[in-house]
Amino acid sequence: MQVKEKILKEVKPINCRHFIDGSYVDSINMKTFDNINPATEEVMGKVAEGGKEEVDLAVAAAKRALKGPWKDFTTQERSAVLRRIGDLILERLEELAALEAMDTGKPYQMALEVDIPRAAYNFHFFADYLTSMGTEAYQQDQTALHYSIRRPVGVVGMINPWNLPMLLLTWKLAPCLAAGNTAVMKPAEWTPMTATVLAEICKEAGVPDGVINLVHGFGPDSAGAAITEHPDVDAVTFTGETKTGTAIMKAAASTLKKLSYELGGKNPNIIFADSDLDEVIDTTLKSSFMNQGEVCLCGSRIYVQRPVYEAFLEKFVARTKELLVGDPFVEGTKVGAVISKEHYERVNGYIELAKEEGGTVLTGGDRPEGHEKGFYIKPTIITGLTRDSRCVREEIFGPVVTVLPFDSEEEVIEQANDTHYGLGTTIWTNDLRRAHRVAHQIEAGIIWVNTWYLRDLRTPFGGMKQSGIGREGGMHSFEFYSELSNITIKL
Ligand code: NAD
Ligand code: 6OD
Repeated sequence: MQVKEKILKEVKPINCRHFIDGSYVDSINMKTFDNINPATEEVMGKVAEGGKEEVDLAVAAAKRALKGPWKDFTTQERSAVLRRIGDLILERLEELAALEAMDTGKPYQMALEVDIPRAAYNFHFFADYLTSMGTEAYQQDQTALHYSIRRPVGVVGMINPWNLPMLLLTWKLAPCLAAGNTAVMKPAEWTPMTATVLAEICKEAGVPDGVINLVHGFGPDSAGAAITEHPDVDAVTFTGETKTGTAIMKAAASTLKKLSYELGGKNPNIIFADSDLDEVIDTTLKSSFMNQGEVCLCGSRIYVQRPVYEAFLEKFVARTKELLVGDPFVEGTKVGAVISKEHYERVNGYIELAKEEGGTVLTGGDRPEGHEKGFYIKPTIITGLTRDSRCVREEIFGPVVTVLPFDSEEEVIEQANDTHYGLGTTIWTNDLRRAHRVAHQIEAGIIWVNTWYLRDLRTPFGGMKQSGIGREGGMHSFEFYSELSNITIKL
């Protein structure tokens, strides 16, 4: 096994401090918590533990910065700063990928090829997009001219999850800055490192002090809650669990904040008998187990039409067994460690529950050999469950999928929609009419046909039902991060 030793020699985990008003600072009471490496279970470093006092300082800095030099940046100047941030991320690609892999337990190669390049692209994309934004104008006969102007919302609170830390934080920060806002960001407590480096990158790229602020800490009764409750935070963008979304909505209600939500999912992956099985399996391996199944869009409910059910299972199980599970820094690792001990126990709890519910574990369900330490779970395929089973209904957010057979199009549409989630769906078929027909009836914000996680950042991204509120991407992000005022001139 070839270990990526060079990168491990060059990049060491960092201690993480808050970044407020252009400087790294400790917590006022010097409180910290441990940062654990999920692949080794060792403490890698210390993280400043912020709370209300640090959030107050960060929000005050962000509020002041709205009136500082940032407000006078021209569109071209803001665009140039965003472009520079993207460039600097790419200059530090290997370092950031290594830190992301250490924090999350994901394969280094994935961070190198997906997470960090996409974080850079988020800035490059919005640097360009910004320069093409317009507003509306209407001439009302000879009576009046109406036109709208676009302004920043103000101070934006950003609460982030741990699964794609830098990809998702920058997916919020880039359009937020493009629209001229200031930000107070809270990374997930499990994954503080790349956000800490990003603060320095933003400063180096020319973002004025106070425009971006970072407070580390926990959610409830901690930094997260302090952001969502703060009267001077004008908008909150949140990505995380649906039940956390409920808590944030309650906290944000007292000052009626603008909210954007990207929440959980239990996404169907629907495979019709007329599809190309080899292509289906290549992609389904990714949509099931990429990032240890810790992607909100993973297709964890697989429905296979009965004529190809057995053939699909045979090939899918065989290919799953070939996936290399283990050390994120070993060449060829496809599945790393899940994020934490708590999550490891939670995912294993679902596998046990599946057995109690009458399910059969066709592969996985245990640890990879030779790994005494680390939160590793082998990719797990479960059959024999009914649609009412908790493992079929609840988001597991780990390397675990259930596979159920179906007979008709109507039946699978009904089952796919029988959930309070509505994030993503994949449909596999070579029948063009069926593809459109089924897609139109699926209750999800993101529907892929014969592919998965193929992204174009101009498209609306988000969930229906309890999977989200609002959409991100292109003009949809701009709608959230800006306020429109209409001006009417009587002619
Ligand atoms: P989580 O909801 O537990 O935590 C997300 C963030 O919210 C963390 O920073 C946490 O500290 C903070 N938080 C928790 N409670 C809070 C509170 N009461 N007030 C303020 N902040 C609070 O989610 P997670 O476990 O980090 O992420 C996994 C979940 O995120 C899954 O459900 C997954 O589907 C979802 N997710 C969705 C998307 C999407 O685009 N729809 C993307 C990634 C992850
Ligand atoms: O690709 C994206 O823009 C995005 N928001 C992905 C979210 C993945 C969830 O885990």
